Amino acid sequence: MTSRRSFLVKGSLALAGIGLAKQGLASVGAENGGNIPIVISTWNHGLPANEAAWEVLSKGGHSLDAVEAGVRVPEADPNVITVGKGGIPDAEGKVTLDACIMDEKGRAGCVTYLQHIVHPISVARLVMEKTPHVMLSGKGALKFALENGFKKEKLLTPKRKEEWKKWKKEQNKFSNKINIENVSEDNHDTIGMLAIDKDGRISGACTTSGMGYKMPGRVGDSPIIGAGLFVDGEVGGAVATGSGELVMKTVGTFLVVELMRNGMSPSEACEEAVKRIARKIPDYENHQIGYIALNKKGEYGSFCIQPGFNFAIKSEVKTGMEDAEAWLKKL
Ligand code: SD4
Repeated sequence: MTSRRSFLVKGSLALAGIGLAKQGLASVGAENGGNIPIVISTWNHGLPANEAAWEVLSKGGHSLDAVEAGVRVPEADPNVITVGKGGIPDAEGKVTLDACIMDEKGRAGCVTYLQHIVHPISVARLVMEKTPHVMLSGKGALKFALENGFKKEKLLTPKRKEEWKKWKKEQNKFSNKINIENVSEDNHDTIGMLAIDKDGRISGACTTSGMGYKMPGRVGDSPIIGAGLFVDGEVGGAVATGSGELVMKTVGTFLVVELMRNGMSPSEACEEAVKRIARKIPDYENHQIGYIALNKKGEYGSFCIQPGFNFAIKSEVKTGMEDAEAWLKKL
């Protein structure tokens, strides 16, 4: 039986799927921003992260330094439960981290399945700057980090260890929790950040411990260029949060940036990328995905599947949070 909702999804997706139309068929959201410098980042923990990034931007620094400094804040905060230290472990009780960084010149660095290091974003930056490669993973990434002066630390906090033991005993099964990021004060998730500095240079960073109690070895979208993060200095950038599998299958942030290249505003592009997921992935309604995007002019936008995704903005004219529009509410 076709429900009214799925009928509406199909109808509007048929319209939205016509292609990379110049002036997109997606609804035209109000344009925001247009001020440079500017930094935007995912979820409530974006607020303190933006402040650290702003320290760099307000002094005329490079956006690459700004995004690295910004996301290091939740990485070091043990109360942010899925970034860096204090992150929820995998099903075997190991905290494994994914991160990537990209600048306006198209340079990129990534680490996946990195253990014992509090700041995977800084290791990702070194991969970008010091190696001929883009991505280092697991033991190789750890070896590289240690050789470059990073110190081994315990990332699993006593609190997270207790919770993991309880989960193992009672559940022992991965379950996807929508909007776990903002359930309580100390409950956040992946941070994705985009910044443009006073000279118009755009950079992005994305860092996470991934889905809580994931299968050992699982890597999500966050360290993958074009999935969790994509930046094109001539166009703009985008970052993703939520169930990484859906983002990877649709090469989400690359899609958002390409849609902006073809004339869409940041909010239209984010909406179209969410609709692509809705069209291609049958059980998408059981997941959350949030995109935020920033174009070269400093205009920003967002869109998500479920209500509940928000993001933080900082510029000379604005400091605060905004809620993203949700596809399931719009239907
Ligand atoms: C992942 N995208 O590992 C990450 C998780 C996330 O908000 O962003 N949650 O799939």
